[in-house]
Amino acid sequence: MTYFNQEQIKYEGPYSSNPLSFKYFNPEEVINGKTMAEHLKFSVAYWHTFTEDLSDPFGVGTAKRNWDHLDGMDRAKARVEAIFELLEILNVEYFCFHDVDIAPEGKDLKESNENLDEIVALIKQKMDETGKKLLWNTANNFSHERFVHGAASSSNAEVFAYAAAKVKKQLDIANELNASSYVFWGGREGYESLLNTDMKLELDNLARFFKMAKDYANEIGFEGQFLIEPKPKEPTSHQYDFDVASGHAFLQKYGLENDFKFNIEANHATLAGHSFQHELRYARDNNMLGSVDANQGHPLLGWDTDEFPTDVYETTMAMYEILKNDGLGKGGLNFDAKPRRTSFEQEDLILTHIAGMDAFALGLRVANKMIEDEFFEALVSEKYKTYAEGIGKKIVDGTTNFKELEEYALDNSEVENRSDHLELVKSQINQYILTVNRGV
Ligand code: XUL
Ligand code: CO
Repeated sequence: MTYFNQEQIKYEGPYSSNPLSFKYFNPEEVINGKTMAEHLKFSVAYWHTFTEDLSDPFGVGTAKRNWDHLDGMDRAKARVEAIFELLEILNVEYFCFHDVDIAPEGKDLKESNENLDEIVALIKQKMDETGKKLLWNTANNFSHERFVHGAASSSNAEVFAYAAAKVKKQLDIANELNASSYVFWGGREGYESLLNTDMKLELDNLARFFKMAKDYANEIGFEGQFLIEPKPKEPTSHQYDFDVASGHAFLQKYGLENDFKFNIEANHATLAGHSFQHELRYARDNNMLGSVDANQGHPLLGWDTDEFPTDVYETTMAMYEILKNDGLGKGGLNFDAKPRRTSFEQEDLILTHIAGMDAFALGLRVANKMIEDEFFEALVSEKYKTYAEGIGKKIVDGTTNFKELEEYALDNSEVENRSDHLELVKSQINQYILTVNRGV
């Protein structure tokens, strides 16, 4: 049975008026030695695309899907067929899932695992047939009521054990399906009030959980990259994996920094009061940039709206960081994004992905041109040139001290600063965005 009645989407260039075409994503086109498909390892998120009904706190789900008439394991099997069709239509190589996205939970853990085994066998068969790959999987340790107080940071040790069992199962599946990475998003690992929270114990337990997960991965020979996905709030008012900087400090404190990198989500970055680029840069500078959840928030809303990325300014800055990082290694660009409630037709699942893929493809083209021109590099080396020689070089080389710096300052108390022409810099990016694809 066909779930989407659609041929593969083709590149038709920026002047095409066909909504079912790529305007900027041309998979075979080579940009700086790599094809666009190699630069942009896109991934479809099982949860938003196949299980999301588009309900919100004020209204029921509006999504119309060709598998709605099914339920239980029949629906789970239909969704497997449907995702592999969609990957083919979009020419996307990767997908991601939580355990509960692919198979319904059973009456107990044993039955849940049996359901998973049946669906994983089907997924494996489809992967073998099509060559599609699993970017990452993860355990949903937040939706079920047992996780009301969190999972690894729960106040209840029985829940810690249950969460561990679910992650163990997902690591087995990751190994079986040869996942590139394994993700830990904090779910409900956080708190509402410190008045009744032992934050130290919860954080220590979280670290113990990660350590045991890594030990198990090593034991079974799973070589995928472990990723932490920071988010500052929602569902709890304070999530422990707040942002990359606090996540990095946590990993360093517990000696886990060599076992993990970060999966950075654009909408989580903005919830933390950072830009997407800030989070990518912080991770890149610390060799911790692992993968990306490609979406965007709404500038007027203060929660995780998980919109498909369409803002080219943001995708340009993101691709700049990713290119400077020499790509994402085992990572990719996972569309942790869903259509708006008003985009409820099945065709919107295709249109939204085209929008996101084109936004990143255009971002890649612009960022690559800026790097070729050494646009930022020239600005930055001019801005920091006082550190390239004289006393500045001594500071950077660690060959000076406060006494010498005082002598220097006494002789040079008339410091001279220069404007960095910030507005000029920002407007030049507009020029890049507007001209890069027009051959001007
Ligand atoms: C939640 C979120 C998750 C993770 C995977 O905000 O981003 O979907 O990506 O658990
Ligand atoms: Co995410």
